[in-house]
Amino acid sequence: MALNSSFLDGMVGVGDMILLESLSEKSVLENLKERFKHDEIYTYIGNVVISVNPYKQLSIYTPEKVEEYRNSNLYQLKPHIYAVADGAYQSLRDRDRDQCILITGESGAGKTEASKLVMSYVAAVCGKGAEVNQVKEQLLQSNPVLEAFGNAKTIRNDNSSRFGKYMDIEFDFKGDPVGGVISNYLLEKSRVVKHVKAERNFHIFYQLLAGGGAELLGQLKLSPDCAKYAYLNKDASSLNGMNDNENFKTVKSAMKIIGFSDSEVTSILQIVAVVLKLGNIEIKGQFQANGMASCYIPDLKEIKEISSLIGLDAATLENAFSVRTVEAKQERVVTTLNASQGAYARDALAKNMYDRLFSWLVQRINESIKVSEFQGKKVMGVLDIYGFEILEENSFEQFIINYCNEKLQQIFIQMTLKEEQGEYRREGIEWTQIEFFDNEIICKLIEDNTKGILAILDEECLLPGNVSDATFLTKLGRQLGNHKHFKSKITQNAKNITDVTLPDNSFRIEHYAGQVTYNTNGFLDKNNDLLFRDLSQAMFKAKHELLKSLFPEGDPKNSSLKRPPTVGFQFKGSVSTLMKNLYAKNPNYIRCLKPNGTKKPSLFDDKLMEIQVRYLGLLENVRVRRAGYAYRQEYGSFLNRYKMLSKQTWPMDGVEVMLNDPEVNISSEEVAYGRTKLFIRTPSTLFDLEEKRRQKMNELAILIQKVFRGWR
Ligand code: AOV
Ligand code: MG
Repeated sequence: MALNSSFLDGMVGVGDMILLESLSEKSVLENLKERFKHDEIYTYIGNVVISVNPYKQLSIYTPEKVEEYRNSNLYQLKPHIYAVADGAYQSLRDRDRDQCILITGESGAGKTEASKLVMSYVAAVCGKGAEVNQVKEQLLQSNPVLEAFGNAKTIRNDNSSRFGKYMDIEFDFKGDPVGGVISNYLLEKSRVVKHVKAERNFHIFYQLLAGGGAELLGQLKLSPDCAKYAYLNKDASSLNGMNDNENFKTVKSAMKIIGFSDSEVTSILQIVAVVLKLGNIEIKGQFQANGMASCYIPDLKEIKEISSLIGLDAATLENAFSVRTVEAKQERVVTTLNASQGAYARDALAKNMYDRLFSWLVQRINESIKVSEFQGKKVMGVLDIYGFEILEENSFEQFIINYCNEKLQQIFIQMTLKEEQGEYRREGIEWTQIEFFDNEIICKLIEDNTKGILAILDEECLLPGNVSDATFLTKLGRQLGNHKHFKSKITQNAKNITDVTLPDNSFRIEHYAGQVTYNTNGFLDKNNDLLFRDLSQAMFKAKHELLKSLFPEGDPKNSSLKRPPTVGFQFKGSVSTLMKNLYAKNPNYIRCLKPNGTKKPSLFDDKLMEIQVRYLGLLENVRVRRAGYAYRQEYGSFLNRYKMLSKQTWPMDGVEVMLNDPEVNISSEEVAYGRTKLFIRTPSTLFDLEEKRRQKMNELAILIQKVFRGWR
């Protein structure tokens, strides 16, 4: 195979798995290992880049490196994420194609870092000038802000994304960035009130306490000591390795650059403080004279401080934690809450307040980076979601996160494997079928409109009367017991009890990336996500403008009794919109792998890597690429671009005539003629053509200059 020599010089292993001599899972793994040992963390499979997290700083992201990769061809230099970013940007700028960058991999594999590398690369190579630079800065600075509010330290990753993010960067016809739009997907808000030992709450809480300084903390009525807050982890070691103080400065400066006003920043931090303080409200139970259980707040200090921060009468707030008003038609029934219901109300308010603040932040950033309609032309979308998770206890959040990963895997399969094979068939090009695991069956198990887990969950949530997580589980078992990828103890037919190790309150899904057992406790509640009306009405009474705006349903004028759509339903809808959006773009893949489970540099855990190589379907991916053609283009556009290479084709002739021209000199084995498109086997052939085209353009430019000079 003719490849540019610089691609092979000094190469450790092979830079593109397509070049592996003998292809097997073992050879793929060994190649990755050999390269990883030499800090070569990037490896291609055709135009897909595999990235293995080095867990240490490498000197491969310098401005000099950016220059090297700028306008290069994918195969001219060592594999690098910059080459993929450059390819996508070139295709957007020169071929007018909208791009998407799809980054996948499990938690801690390096997706968020990869997305930032792509963004910073594109920012470095595209247009200059004061206005463009401001746009770039605003786009880049959205990262530290959203990470502070949406990322947290978990067992798997010190900076784990706890929300999904999709960012469209918009460019004008010259290829200069003009703005963007960010979409956020379901924040793991339960973390606000609860997280396991050694994990942390969202970064911003610690950053504020560590970096706020006496004056600001005084205004917010906060203490700098994390241990004073019930919602923050008491485990001091969880703070290790985090530079919260410095990061707080970065976040504040980023907010300023994006365009947040001082008063907006204050409002935001006030809400952060209120959430923290809510956690410290102690709620106790008591019995009333009539024997009814109720609750009370023994110490009103926090209540008073919160009230003064948000401009609300303390009694209104206190009351909202102790009663619940249910309005049904003409009736208004007030019931007292017992201690656990009171605590539930408090936590629900904290979670919702934080979650809504986060969505508001995204919208506020969008306002700053918004593009006027006529300006935007081409789009590069960067998708960075939370990675696949298998924890000891998996709940609704993991179910949603893993569903999202399942969809991304599907889009990968659809767009590379299935679509590739389908295209060869459609185009009538000879092709041997390659077997691969299609995870569509798992996606359907979750999202099918009537029989999917989400649909069954919704049905249970919307049923009046005696429903619970247990009735939901029973229903799942009855309806899905026979599904190949589903297991629970309760099934329609007793013979189906296949796995007695499964705990009673759980079901198991055989995901593309492994088995996950989900505990159904809290599924109904989290899917319903209902906030007692007393709480939203109280918040709406606050004088704090931002806070008030986060609870529009608390407006008495808005007192419609219609229930909001469930969390699962909304998520499914937004994922489906996202998928449509991605399908419409030219995909670029970055597949991140995690070399070990302990965040250590230079440690390559064979077993862990093998599992990832398998479930990501890397082997099938190489097989498809090897059997296939790296590049394809419709005849018309192909001819348009290259016809200048051959005199024979002037003004317009066939692609075949052109490629057979001895001056163009392309071997017949290198190309296949489909029904509508031309296929080129190896990338280097395309680069040859590009190089020749560049030379021709230069000659032409020199000629034109000469002619002009002649005129003068
Ligand atoms: P993730 O986004 O895939 O996990 P991150 O991108 O946050 O993972 O990476 C985790 C950590 O690995 C980072 O904080 C870095 O310390 C390190 N790391 C990743 N990529 C690189 C790189 N190219 N060079 C140096 N260090 C790197 V999650 O959001 O948890 O799914 O949900
Ligand atoms: Mg991440």
